[in-house]
Amino acid sequence: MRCLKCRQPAAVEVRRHNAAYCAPHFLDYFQEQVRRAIKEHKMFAPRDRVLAAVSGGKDSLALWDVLLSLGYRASGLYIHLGIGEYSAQSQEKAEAFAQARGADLGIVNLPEEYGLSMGEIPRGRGRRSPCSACGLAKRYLFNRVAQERGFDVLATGHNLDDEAATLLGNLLHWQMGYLARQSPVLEEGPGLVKKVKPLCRLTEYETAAYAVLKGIDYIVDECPNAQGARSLLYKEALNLLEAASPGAKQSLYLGFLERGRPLFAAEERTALTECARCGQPTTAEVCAFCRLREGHRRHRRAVPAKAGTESGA
Ligand code: Q46
Ligand code: ZN
Ligand code: ZN
Repeated sequence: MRCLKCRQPAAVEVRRHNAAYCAPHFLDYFQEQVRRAIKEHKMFAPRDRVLAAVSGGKDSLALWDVLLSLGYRASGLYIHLGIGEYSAQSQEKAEAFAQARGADLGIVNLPEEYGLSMGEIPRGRGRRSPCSACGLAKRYLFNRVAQERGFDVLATGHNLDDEAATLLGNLLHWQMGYLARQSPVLEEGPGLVKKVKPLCRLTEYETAAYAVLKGIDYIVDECPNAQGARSLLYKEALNLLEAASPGAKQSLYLGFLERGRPLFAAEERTALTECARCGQPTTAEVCAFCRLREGHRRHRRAVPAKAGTESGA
């Protein structure tokens, strides 16, 4: 295999484009795909302050790296989720990345600052799964911090595999509201900072290749809560399709953005108001994050009380 640009031995194959690149030309290709996503979807301008949501994994660190390499004013935000060793290690990776580049990294400690720990979310009927609670907490905190610290836009490391898997899940269950809002750019209204996904044209494999070629030290282990997640099943199904038909993921996702999504535009959105407790935007009187905290507090109070009753009986 030879590089499409210089005919030197190739380091990375991009089958869906029928191409392969040597290391320097792959990095050029990667940056070009990001530049194109930012421009095509009008994500942000060079003067904008961008907050990158950083988890310590390859996607978010590759995102932050490419934004800095392209000269954007990008800070990072890491949320310590309270998931044991995984959280400790991923925070170290994020901090080491920021320090090596002299980049600005904010940290929110969810257990210490909000009394919520994603390693201890109670399971059971009628309760949110740990990943649902975690996704909610992350969306809430990234938005709140971006807003409070005056950022113009919040960037996440979702790649083409993530977006295609989410789309497949939304299509399988005909989630009309989610389909209407699935986009690499979301500007949802007052109190909600614009959200963008600059890696949406790049696959997970390409993001990993970029991280390795740039010498980014990221956390390789998956979060222990990820096991059995539906999204992994959808990714596997899409990988099978991609292997048999290179370009399938891109065709599904980019085709949806161009031709499918406009068909869902009429889906109604519930109006937003301010949460009575924290002031963040919500569709209810009290936002889902405040309700999650309240439920967690109740659970904590109830569990020791119950244990005490049982041992005293
Ligand atoms: S961090 Fe959180 Fe993920 Fe872990 S608990 Fe689930 S959502 S899997 S990206
Ligand atoms: Zn080359
Ligand atoms: Zn609230």
